[in-house]
Amino acid sequence: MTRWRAAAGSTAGLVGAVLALGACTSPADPTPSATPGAAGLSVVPRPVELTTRDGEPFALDSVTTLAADPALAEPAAALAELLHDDTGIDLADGADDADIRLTMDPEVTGTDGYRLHVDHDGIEIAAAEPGGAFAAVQTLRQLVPLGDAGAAREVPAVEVRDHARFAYRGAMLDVARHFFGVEDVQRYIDDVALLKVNHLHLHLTDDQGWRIAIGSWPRLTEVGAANSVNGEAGGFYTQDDYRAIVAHAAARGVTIVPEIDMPGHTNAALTSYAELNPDGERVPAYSGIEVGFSTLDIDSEITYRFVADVLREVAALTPGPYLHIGGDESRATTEEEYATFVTRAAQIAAGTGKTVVGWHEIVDAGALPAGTVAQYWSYVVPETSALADRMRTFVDGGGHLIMSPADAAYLDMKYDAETPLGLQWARGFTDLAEAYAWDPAAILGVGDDGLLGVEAPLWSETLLTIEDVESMAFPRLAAIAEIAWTPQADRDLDDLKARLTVLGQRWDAAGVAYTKVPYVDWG
Ligand code: TNX
Repeated sequence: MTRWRAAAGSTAGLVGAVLALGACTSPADPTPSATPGAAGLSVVPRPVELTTRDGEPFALDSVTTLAADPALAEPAAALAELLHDDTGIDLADGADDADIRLTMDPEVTGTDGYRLHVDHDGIEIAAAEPGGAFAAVQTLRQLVPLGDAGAAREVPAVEVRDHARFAYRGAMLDVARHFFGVEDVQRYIDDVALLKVNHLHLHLTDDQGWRIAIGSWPRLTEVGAANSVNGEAGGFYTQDDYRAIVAHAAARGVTIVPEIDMPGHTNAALTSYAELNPDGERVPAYSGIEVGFSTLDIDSEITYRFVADVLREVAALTPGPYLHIGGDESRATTEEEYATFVTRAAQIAAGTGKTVVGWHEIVDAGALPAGTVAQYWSYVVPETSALADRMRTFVDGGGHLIMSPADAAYLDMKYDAETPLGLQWARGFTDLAEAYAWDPAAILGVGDDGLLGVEAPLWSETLLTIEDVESMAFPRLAAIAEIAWTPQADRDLDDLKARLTVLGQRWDAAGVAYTKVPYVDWG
């Protein structure tokens, strides 16, 4: 028996097999005997529709076979790899009559929509796009009971019809204040992908460190990568390292969004190259956690050559559509300087063919390239009504927003007074209830059409290890991911808590260092 691998199969035969399956099992009306959370079925984020069916479960075991439409080879490979990691079971390469089949079905609708059907005879995942099939893979994983490695599992008979509220479901990791190596980032990608988070934003540069090798400006990492907050060890990604992260993410349906933060947050660049400074002198490395003091030289043409070189190389390494140019907390520039810089940097970024993303301050810069995305990081109740007005004007002009309200979605805020790590500047502590109790559309009164999605940033001033990262992210990222996926009307905190009881067992099995907040029953 060969372990399943993505191979160009016979589509015609596969489709025939699936139609046959449809003919014998397609349910006129599955018994609506349960809803998500009931009967031990526990999926996070909560699916739009999950119905348990009468009938025997599917027995997943060492002879289970897998086949996929060639267009869904990547999600199928992800399923084989993840099920192996979860259960120790290797799916065998199936032919047209495989037990688990991934099929393309253009009639499956909705953002990252999928249909998942499980009965005694097999499992069928149908999607119109790979994104839907990747999402289905994560749902299926959460339906497979935990057990001993290699032991058979009974997957309950269900019918799931599901799709996302938002196309962009994001997490951000700050690898600049403290550096996290390739394996740590890959582990975080695995962690977030389980929750159908499909974008990982990497904050690659800041005052304390520059973390991505740039061939045309080598001192950025030869010099600018050595440092971290508190002078702790630095580090950086070679371009091959970055490609390895991108590939690992892509294999799980996750798009990497690289950020080069400018014109502020640039001390690491300014310490690497004398010519980026107005007086031609390198500045010292910075190990504190203040923000807003550094800036590129807005009036120097060398600055824009630097910006163009860096963005060109980062864009070339990045298959995803987005390029994030930062733009936050630029307090060492005048408004006019800021507008001059951001307008030019955004044009340069757009010239790489990417969609430009920036922190929400960029909406003040004036004309931005069509399609530019602003990342809102004020509060659930906006800091000022003037800011809210400017954000709405940006959306009225065709811009889109990623919502990251700092008092709810910033995973580096402490849960409560007992939390050993993290900060508390964003209106104090953020417990699970606060992380969950907001509607992205309600913050600015912008409808879902004006929102690209939701992202949970994790800044790393106080975080040194991947366990530190996980302890801040989980369980709160489960709440944010559900905000990004599940219809607002279907969300309920008590229901989420009940499902976290089960998810916590999965995190335990996978060795995820989540925080056992006292208001969830962790079993
Ligand atoms: C604000 S929010 C920042 C970061 C800090 C973070 C700490 C934003 C766009 N910038 O520079 O790391 O607060 O929570």
